[in-house]
Amino acid sequence: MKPTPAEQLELYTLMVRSRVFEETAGALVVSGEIPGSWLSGIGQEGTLGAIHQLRPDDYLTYTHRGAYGFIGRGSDPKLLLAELLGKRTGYSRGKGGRHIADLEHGILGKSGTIGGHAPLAVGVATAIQIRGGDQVVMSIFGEGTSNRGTTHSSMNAAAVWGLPVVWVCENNGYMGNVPAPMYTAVMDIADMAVGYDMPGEVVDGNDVLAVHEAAEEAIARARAGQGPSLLELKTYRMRPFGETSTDLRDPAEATAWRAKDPIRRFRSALIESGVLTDGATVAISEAATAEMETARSYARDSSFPAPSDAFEDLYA
Ligand SMILES: Cc1ncc(C[n+]2csc(CCOP(=O)(O)OP(=O)(O)O)c2C)c(N)n1
Ligand SMILES: [Mg+2]
Repeated sequence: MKPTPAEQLELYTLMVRSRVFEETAGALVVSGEIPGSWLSGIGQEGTLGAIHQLRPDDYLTYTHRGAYGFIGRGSDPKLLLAELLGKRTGYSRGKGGRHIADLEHGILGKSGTIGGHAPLAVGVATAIQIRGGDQVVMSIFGEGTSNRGTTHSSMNAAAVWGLPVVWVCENNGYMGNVPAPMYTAVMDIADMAVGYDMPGEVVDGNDVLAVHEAAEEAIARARAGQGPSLLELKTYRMRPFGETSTDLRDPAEATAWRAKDPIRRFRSALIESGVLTDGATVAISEAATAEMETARSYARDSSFPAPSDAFEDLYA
């Protein structure tokens, strides 16, 4: 079912807020305030069409790329940026860096190893099934990550046990600078679903309404106890692998994909259908900019953990 005009506006606003968050984080890498790097999700915000349909009590497991999982679930950009700057006010008290967890919003931690979060999705979904709940787990991974053993064994386990998992593969065609044909035997990751006897669907990942429609069905299926599905979102990252990485991809390819920017496409469609006006577009962008500036100030003004904090939050 197509989202209502109000839902479409909400979705558009989430996409813009996510983009501005990413731009803010990218600039903080360049200024040296974020140690290490940030793996930007700019260009892949169409995934929000799936994420924003989750209920507050659902779960999300998630790899290394982007902030839209957090923004889409309602995480606070102040606490996200504070974490990236290593400050004690951050989601993981400055100890997680970009491996952020936001338990309040059902995000159990960005995994350090790619595919490390897939078994986590199976564990959470098993707990939901044992408790007899109707929550779902959405688990997002890249097409490079689709080849990890953890991903395959997790998809198999979820299918065997009929678990409420929605697997979402963001196929951006590259693992770092390496193109997919060099490491993936099938070009449509959704084809792997056949091996686990679950529905698999290829979706235009830069068409947020198409993502919404496909995810709605997969979520409903999982919630009704009919088991997992695999959605493959064909997309492209508009930034290098990481903000400090060299981009070796063909610039012409990047230019072609930039014309398919999911935010620009959605904005045009919303203006054409009368859901969005030029004035509202500007207001949404300005509000997002102001929000992320406030978040940046909060992060900058926060203090680093004290040396004695090293002995807190230990699992022993
Ligand atoms: C087990 C493991 N191997 C390698 C890495 C290093 N690594 C981090 S991201 C990444 C690429 C993943 O590619 P893909 O799944 O397509 O996601 P994308 O970066 O394209 O969003 C790699 C190899 C890692 N984190 N964990
Ligand atoms: Mg990839």
